[in-house]
Amino acid sequence: MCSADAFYVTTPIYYVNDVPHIGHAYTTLACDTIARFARLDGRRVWFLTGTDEHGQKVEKAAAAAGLESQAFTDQVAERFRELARRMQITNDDFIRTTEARHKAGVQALWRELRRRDQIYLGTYAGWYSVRDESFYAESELVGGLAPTGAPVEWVEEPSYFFRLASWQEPLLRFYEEHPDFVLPAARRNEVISFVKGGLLDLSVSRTSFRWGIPVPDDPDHVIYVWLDALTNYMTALGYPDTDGEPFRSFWPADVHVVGKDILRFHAIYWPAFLLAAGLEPPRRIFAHGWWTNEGQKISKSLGNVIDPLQLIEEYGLDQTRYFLLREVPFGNDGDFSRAAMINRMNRDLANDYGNLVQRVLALIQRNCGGRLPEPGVTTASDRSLLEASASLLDQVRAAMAVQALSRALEAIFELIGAGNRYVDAEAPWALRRTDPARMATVLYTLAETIRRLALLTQPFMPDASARILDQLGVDEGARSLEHYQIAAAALRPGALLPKPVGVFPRFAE
Ligand code: ME8
Repeated sequence: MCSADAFYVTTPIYYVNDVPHIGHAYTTLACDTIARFARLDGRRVWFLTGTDEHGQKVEKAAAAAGLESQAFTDQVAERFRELARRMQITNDDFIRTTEARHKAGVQALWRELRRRDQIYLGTYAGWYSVRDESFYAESELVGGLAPTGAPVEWVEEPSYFFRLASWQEPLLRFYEEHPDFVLPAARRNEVISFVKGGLLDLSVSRTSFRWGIPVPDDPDHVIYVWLDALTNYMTALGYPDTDGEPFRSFWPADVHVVGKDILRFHAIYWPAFLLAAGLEPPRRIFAHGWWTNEGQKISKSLGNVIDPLQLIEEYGLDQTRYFLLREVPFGNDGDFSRAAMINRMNRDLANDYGNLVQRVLALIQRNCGGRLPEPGVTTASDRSLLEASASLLDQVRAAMAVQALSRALEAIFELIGAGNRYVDAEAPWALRRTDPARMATVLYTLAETIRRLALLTQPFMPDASARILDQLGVDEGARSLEHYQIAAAALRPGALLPKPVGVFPRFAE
């Protein structure tokens, strides 16, 4: 049972048949934001990402590249690690399924399932899609292709089977008892109706290729790549050592974030394997939507794959993070377009957030000798802004508790809008001569509002937020959410602030 303050979030482990693209970057960025928020909010976080290196698809890609499978995966896995570094991802671990710790854990889970008579030997005859690494029933095919559009091939080979059919009722009960297990809710309904449609036993070994983890005591078989891959979430915590740290602290996972394409594996197979092995299923599977590029499906053959490193280079890391997390509600599909990206950068970041910060810091610099002014008597409008910022924390917490990332950002940007309207209404630049005491109160109220905003934007835009907090003179040690509201953490009047520097430049075409 995991401890109350612990929080475990994972990305899918990505196939190394190809180099990383915007879709992978998206999931990882979202998880990074979730992990950063939980840390700021005082949780003890474990954030895992990694690479899925076995299976026929990877074996074929290695052969096409003229390399041994291991040498090939070493190369591509490094690209994923590099991407995580360049995106300043704060993962605590990076697991590769070709590591010894993982292989041993998968074989241990297999043995446990065998011991409990959850796996038996039979023969598989049916359709398989290498691209999806998935078995399909005849009834699922659409015009001779997998429901995903991937080609399928007929496979007939000896195979071990997992007794998935016998888990239909327990799974339905499990979904019933854990209404938030699959989010968003629409996806939960899809999962439930699929399971209600009936489950067949699942083929969990292959004999027609070699690139996988051998089945214990039957080395002609390799373990089905999904049973291998899903287990990474536990092997990274030291499974089969369920009594050790960190398994005891962090299992079950709080949330596995995945794309909608792999929901079935996570919401059906994975809890079934775990229940069958006497282990606790994760608390949540969050399935996000699919990105297209300028309205088109992203694919290598169309030549429109978006390289996340190029995005970062062109628009900036925080800007890219903001765009991806704000543009679509987390869970929905989204379209990447250059126009939408530039619009978000210029409108939300430069005009709204950047302008608020810039105007206030520049006025303090110019009108208050660069020192935080001392607030005096407050008016209803000051209090209303401060109250709005006080209640923002709960709104953001509530949104983050259900991974509603764009909703959290919307709430934050509503306060930014309110801040800008307050500046316009109070016109502090005009108060310098007429009522300097009032100007001091207005500017202090604004600076304090910006401090809170910047605390909350840290998980989304870490660099820019840090630079805003630096400019407000907020100590590194006072940047967690514990410091959001307490009086002792509020900005200190009289403190000398550095010369302001803009953090959100306009993007000029
Ligand atoms: O499925 N839009 O790996 P994978 C949004 N190894 N997200 C996208 C995307 C897009 N266009 N394209 C990819 C696998 N993704 C398995 C997972 S987990 C135990 C094993 C993201 O390399 C999204 O998160 O095909 C999707 O689920 C994942 O990449 C698929 O990565």
